[in-house]
Amino acid sequence: MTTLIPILGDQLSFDLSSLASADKGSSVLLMMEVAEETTYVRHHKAKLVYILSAMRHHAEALKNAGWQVDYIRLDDPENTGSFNGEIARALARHAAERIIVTEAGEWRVSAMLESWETLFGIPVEIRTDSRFLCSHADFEQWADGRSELTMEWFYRGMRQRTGLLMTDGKPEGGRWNFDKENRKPAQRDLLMPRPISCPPDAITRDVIALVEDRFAGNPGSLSGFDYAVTAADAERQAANFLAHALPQFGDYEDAMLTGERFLWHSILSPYINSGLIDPIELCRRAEREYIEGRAPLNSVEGYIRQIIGWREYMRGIYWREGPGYVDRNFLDHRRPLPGWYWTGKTEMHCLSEAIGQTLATAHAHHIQRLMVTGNFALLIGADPKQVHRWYLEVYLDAYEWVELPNTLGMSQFGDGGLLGTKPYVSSGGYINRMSDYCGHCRYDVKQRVGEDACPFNALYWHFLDRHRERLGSNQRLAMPYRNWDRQSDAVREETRAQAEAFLQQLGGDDY
Ligand code: FAD
Ligand code: DLZ
Ligand code: SF4
Repeated sequence: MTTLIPILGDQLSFDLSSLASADKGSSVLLMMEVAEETTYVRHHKAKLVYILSAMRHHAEALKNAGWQVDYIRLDDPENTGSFNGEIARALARHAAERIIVTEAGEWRVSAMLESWETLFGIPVEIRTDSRFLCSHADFEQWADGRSELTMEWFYRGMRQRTGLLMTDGKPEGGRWNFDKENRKPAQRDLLMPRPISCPPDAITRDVIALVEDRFAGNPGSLSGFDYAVTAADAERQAANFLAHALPQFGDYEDAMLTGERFLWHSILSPYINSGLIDPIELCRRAEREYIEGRAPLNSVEGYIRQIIGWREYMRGIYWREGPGYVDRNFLDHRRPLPGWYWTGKTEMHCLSEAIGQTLATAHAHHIQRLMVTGNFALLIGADPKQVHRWYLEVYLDAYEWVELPNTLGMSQFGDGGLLGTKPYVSSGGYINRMSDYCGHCRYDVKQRVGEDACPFNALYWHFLDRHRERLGSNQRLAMPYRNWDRQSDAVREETRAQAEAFLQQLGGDDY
């Protein structure tokens, strides 16, 4: 009996649950490049090249390991353009009598998998994705009956479960979290670590030509594309990060510097999310760096927390909240994003840096995403669903299960505070503290009103002022509201007028 095992574009792992105990002689692995996936948003060109090239390389690796792989290319003249169409063709081609598949990463594709048994009239076994520590059922069990789904508590459970940085049931160093030691601004340094460069090989060059031809109008640039597209190169990048950047990861986690895209970050999320790197194994290696004295605890704990904490938690929230999560809009924000989110052409230096590098490389680090592009979108009252689509389009690591809760939840407060106890908004002061951006900007970060005033300043107060009804009772905002109330009527009025003039010239609907 032939078994068809579809391998989706973010399932590029050898230890995939659908492959466990599969017989190489009677299984056909099906990999499909399909228009449906390449067009559900206008993906950044580099994201398309990365996924298609990594899929093609992985297919070669699977064949070399003895698997029978049926690979459908995007430009195959018979390609039906959809997973369902390609499964139907493959079932006929191979006379397969059952399907085994690892569960999909997002609601849209999950619904397709669920329909296959009825659609094709054969048994379909959908297996749990064992590349995550916390299954959907585990997360439900953790969340049930809790009044608040606080990440920190979830994270502590994951530490206990994995034993990472635990000694005799207690957290290493006597504390769970060393963030107080982190969050330092960074100085430019000639010895700063750099990710390794993986120049395109023949397979990637073919995909680049395909993407330039078919997706010429999509956002982003391909010049200088040098991401890893194989597990071996992703592993070289991981080793490079552990040896050179991890020791200072914690200190400079939130720092931003003009022209520096990577700082002490790992730039491993695309590889982790598509399956080229095993996240738990990576955490064990980071832990070893601490145990063997090569990296300090604040860095290693911070790094491990991002992966077994935030990453697993975001996935849990995405599946728990259901397919309707994408429509939440707690603050009733309706403004379209300014057109320059797709060009980077703005005089606000922080935004032109974050967006410019995003369009050039399909990457920006967490604080750029949260406190520059996300902060600005929230302050101007941008429609959270549109903001979500922008993030889903432009980042190499963007898959809905991780992007949506980060964007709509954490960054845009669209869910009203499920993930964060207060909205991530700030005036220019925060950006000035954590970066050198303001020194390169045409605006003055110290001014709130006037032609040269940093727009973030008046927008920040305007945001709090206009959302008083919804946010006024939030304890974590008590101090800023008190500060606002202490201002004279005249100061408050000129601040409102400054923000409103700025919003008006942005165009679009009302906030
Ligand atoms: P590092 O700073 O080196 O962090 C280590 C790893 O931790 C990352 O590789 C990632 O796997 C994980 N991680 C860190 N923070 C988060 C988080 N908040 N949620 C989930 N995993 C996390 N991450 C994505 O993988 N895909 C996305 O589409 C995505 N969209 C985001 C949108 C917004 C608005 C925000 C604020 C954050 C988003 N993130 C997303 C989280 C984070 O910005 C990226 O994971 C990180 O910048 C990737 O770069 P890195 O590998 O150098 O991360
Ligand atoms: C993101 C993406 C893109 C752009 N193209 C493909 C593709 O052609 N074939 C494929 O199998 N996967 C692709 N992917 C990744 C899928 O969207 C991803 O596997 C699903 O989101 C899982 O739910
Ligand atoms: Fe951004 Fe304001 Fe600083 Fe300019 S002055 S870089 S707009 S925070």
